Amino acid sequence: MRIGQAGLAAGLVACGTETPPVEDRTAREPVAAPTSNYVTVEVVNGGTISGTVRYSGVVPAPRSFPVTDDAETCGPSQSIRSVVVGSRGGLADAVVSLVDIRRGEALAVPPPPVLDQRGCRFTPHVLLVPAGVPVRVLNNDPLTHNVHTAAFENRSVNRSQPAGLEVIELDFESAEKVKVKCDLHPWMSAWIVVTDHPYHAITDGAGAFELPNVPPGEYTLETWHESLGTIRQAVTILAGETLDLTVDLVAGD
Ligand SMILES: [Cu+2]
Repeated sequence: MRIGQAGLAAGLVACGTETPPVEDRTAREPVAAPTSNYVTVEVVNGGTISGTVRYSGVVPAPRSFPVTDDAETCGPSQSIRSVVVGSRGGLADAVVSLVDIRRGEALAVPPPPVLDQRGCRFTPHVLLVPAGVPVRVLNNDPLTHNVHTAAFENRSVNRSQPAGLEVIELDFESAEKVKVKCDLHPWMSAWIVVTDHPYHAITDGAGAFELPNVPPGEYTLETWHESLGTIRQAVTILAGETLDLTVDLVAGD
């Protein structure tokens, strides 16, 4: 893979102390993973990383899965794209993060993260979840699905979820990327990206991302895609400025 980059900066930081904002429906503490060494500080005049992840290689053809059972809900077949490219080569569902940041703003507690099953697909395909915040897995299909996670730093789960069954809650205490599958429908997959700091973003359908309010300094920016892999690059953030980046993933590199 190759990295394209434009726009840089440098500067240094101001810090303080602060309490994470909270509207934790689960009343669980802490928000950050117990294993995390990330320190929450007040970020003054932080910088922003803004940009686009692009894929310029040959886009793999969709993989077609025949549906033998449950065709009434799932359709006669399911077509799955492993690489989703939008306008101007923008790559969707890549995760961009600062992997070595140790101090920064609090990891805000979002509304309860939801992984839905509808039309025999997981939605969204990639979900960012702060460590310590449970994921609510829904089944909005009139059939049985199966929630099977492949975790390494967290507890894996393998549970059947019949239609109408109550929500399954998945708990993650450590940061990692966890693949989720349904064993009953082999085309169904999703990724839960468990985070221990707020500097993560998922690219949208045009490949765009933004990481705001970064304490000025030097970091390693990681771009990950489930089938294209991971690349890293050094970035320098200046106080109050925006670093514009284009990250190019090239097949075969
Ligand atoms: Cu299923």
